[in-house]
Amino acid sequence: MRVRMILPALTEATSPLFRPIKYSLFPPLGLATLAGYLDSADEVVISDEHVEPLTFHDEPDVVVIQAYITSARRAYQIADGYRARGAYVCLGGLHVTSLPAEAAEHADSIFLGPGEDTWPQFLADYRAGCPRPRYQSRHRSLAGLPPIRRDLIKRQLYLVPNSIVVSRGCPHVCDFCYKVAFFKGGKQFYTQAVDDALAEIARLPGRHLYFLDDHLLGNPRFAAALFDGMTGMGRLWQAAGTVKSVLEQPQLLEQAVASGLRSLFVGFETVNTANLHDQRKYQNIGRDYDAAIRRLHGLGVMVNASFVFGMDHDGPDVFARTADWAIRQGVETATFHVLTPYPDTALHARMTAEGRILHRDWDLYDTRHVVYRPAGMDASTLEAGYWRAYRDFYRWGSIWAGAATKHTIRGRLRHLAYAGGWKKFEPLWDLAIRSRRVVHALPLLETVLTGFGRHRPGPETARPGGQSPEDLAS
Ligand code: B12
Ligand code: SF4
Repeated sequence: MRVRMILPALTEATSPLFRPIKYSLFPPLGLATLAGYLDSADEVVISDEHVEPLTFHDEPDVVVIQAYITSARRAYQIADGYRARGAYVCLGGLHVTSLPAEAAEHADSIFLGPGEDTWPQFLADYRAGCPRPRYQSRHRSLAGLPPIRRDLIKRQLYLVPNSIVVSRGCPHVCDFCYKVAFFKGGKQFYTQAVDDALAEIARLPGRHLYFLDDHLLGNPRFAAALFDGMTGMGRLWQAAGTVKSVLEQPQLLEQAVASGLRSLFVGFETVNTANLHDQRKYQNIGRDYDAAIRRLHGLGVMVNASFVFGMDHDGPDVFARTADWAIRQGVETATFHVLTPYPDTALHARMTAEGRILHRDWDLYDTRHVVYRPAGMDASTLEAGYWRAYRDFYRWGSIWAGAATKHTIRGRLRHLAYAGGWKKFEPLWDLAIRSRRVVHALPLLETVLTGFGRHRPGPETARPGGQSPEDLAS
């Protein structure tokens, strides 16, 4: 059987003029996972449109397309083209799960939810000549996964080829998140066996890993055993976790750092507590955000703080308040989003009931455009404020100010290199992307993550008014 697997991209990622580095970060892990279920006799190709133009001269038997909301239109276009040429088209992924009826018009089979149970079932049905039009995932488990087909990934096209997920979902239920919609009909949070996760890590070449798990610390027992197993492997890694897990898991963070954690993506989401109640982001309510950052910096872990603008209690002052707070805290990188009601989420249901959804142009559901009527300001103020927050946070003056909160020269340099590296050298990233050798920049990322070769957990935040002995020695 000939199988073509495609991760379509949104238009911006395919621009001939300028391509942001974020689209060349991670390989298509979901598709490589599904490819693992194919037989050795099957011919399979994975194409990621984020990193190379797609060509359509092939004649596959089965085409597998993964659709995110922002790439749904492109996914349907590709699907229609292949169906017209007689291929059997399978559509799956987050957007398909949110809107199955829409996707079904463009596919022979659609797949709802994670694919680890439905995909092997489809393969058996297809080979037996009786594939079904719709597969709904119900049996959620990561036990006995076949090895991910990383050999099908063109590693040189990605800055972070070693992305990995050792769990699925998250124990929380925030109203704006894709998670509840995607995992409905079965377990919402589950992990691999620790030994399987460690075996997958051991298979990855090099040093650097990026865990794409929604919440790597979501199951503390699993996480503790994982970090224990990773200690001594010489890895250097980045991941995502919650404010709560940073503050309330004694020793877990220390274990993570001992096993190589150097930067954590944290969903702070909003500086207005009332918003947290509205969005059922209970795990953030009443938590001391400043203390969470101090704890991370104290262990030498850089912070990628994530924020969402446009919740109902946000007024026009929210942008400056948020960016200023993050700069004052010495946050290294920040990711801002315009609130986006993804279909089939609780947020989307609420906005629909209130008649606030402006349109269903999925291309614009990219967390940069306003697609609903905000409560505390008009849509143009929200969009302008979102862009201003990015500009304010990443201007050199702010990067210097953030770096100045660090306690050591090395800490300051690391802050400058990391924050500046992502946002101030976009033309250089663009060149690296064009040379098709982005992976050559990975040693640079590793050097910055280690703080230029030496990582010494310790107080990274300056005490008011003083230099430390370490500072003078650096
Ligand atoms: C890595 C990532 C990216 C990468 C690219 C994707 C990649 N290379 O895989 C980059 C950085 C480029 C990216 C960009 C964006 N992303 Co993104 N990204 C992710 C992230 C963190 C992890 C995805 C992943 O690898 N998961 C692990 C693998 C194993 O799971 P999987 O890919 O979902 O695959 C499984 C199933 O989906 C299913 N499946 C998928 N396809 C198919 C097909 C068939 C036939 C079958 C049977 C099964 C199946 O089976 C797989 C195995 O279980 C997710 C968060 C998340 N947890 O999903 C957000 C996420 C997918 N991103 C999101 C968004 C919004 C974006 C951006 C718009 C952000 C922005 N403002 O720039 C852009 C544009 C995306 C686009 N291309 O249109 C949203 C999508 C919301 C939605 N409803 O679609 C998510 C869910 C984040 C969030 N919490 O909101 N992203
Ligand atoms: S904590 Fe993060 S991943 Fe989990 S439900 Fe909330 S937004 Fe989604």
